Amino acid sequence: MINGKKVVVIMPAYNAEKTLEKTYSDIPKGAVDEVIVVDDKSNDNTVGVAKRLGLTIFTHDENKGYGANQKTCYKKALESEADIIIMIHPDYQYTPKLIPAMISLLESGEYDIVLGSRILAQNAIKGGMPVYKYIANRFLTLYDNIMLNQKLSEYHTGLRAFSRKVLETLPLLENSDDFVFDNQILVQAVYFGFRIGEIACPAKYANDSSSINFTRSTVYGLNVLKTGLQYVAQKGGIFQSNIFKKDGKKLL
Ligand SMILES: Nc1nc2c(ncn2[C@@H]2O[C@H](COP(=O)(O)OP(=O)(O)OP(=O)(O)O)[C@@H](O)[C@H]2O)c(=O)[nH]1
Ligand SMILES: [Mg+2]
Repeated sequence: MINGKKVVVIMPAYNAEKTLEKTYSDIPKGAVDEVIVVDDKSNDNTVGVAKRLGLTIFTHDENKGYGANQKTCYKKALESEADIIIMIHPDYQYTPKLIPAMISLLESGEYDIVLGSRILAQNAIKGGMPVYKYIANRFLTLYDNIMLNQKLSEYHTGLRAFSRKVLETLPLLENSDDFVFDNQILVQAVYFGFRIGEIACPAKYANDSSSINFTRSTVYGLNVLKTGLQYVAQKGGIFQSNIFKKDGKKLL
């Protein structure tokens, strides 16, 4: 509890047996009340490791995708009465040591969402990010900043903190079950007027880290372009998308 608020970390997991424990161990003790892992039908022992660590675990009975996994994670966090929800990839690419800093930014009342940015940390390529992913990240970020009229340093991080209100308000069940969910949630947040802050987060791509391949990264990139167009069309009254519907399907 921080100022009487419940803090829950959620980890959307897929084949994370080698990195889940390291990620969990680096969460500063006492900083969070509960850690929820949702396993998207991994082929490895992710569930066994999560159980041994005593984490709260939920499983999908089939592989539903990264977006679907996050939907389950956030729903379970809200059901668990979380006030502050931190999403971190369990592949040990993002340092959990920054979680308390992110919480305090939310607690300042100035932000509804805080992102851990690898670009601000300026070590993404040194940390092992493939060069093509770095270039794509920079290009897609520029694109989103222009389309959304924002000045964020990246929209693609796997370390994010949300206030409960954000997850209750956004029609998250209208979003994709695939990777573009990550982009849709931020574009929705801008559309609904939530304030997004950032902190610098060093990233490392260890051998065990999950890294999606070129084809899936390309699909992601194209879907990011589409989401930006949807935003502009929505704002201009040209075309309405379900992801921006005020009464669209929500988690609760
Ligand atoms: N549910 C689900 N999750 C997946 C799948 N593939 C990867 N993930 C998870 O999605 C997250 C992001 O995917 P990564 O493979 O780490 O992506 P990356 O290329 O490293 O990209 P960044 O981490 O954003 O730099 C990781 O936490 C993976 O565990 C999948 O098929 N289903
Ligand atoms: Mg990764």
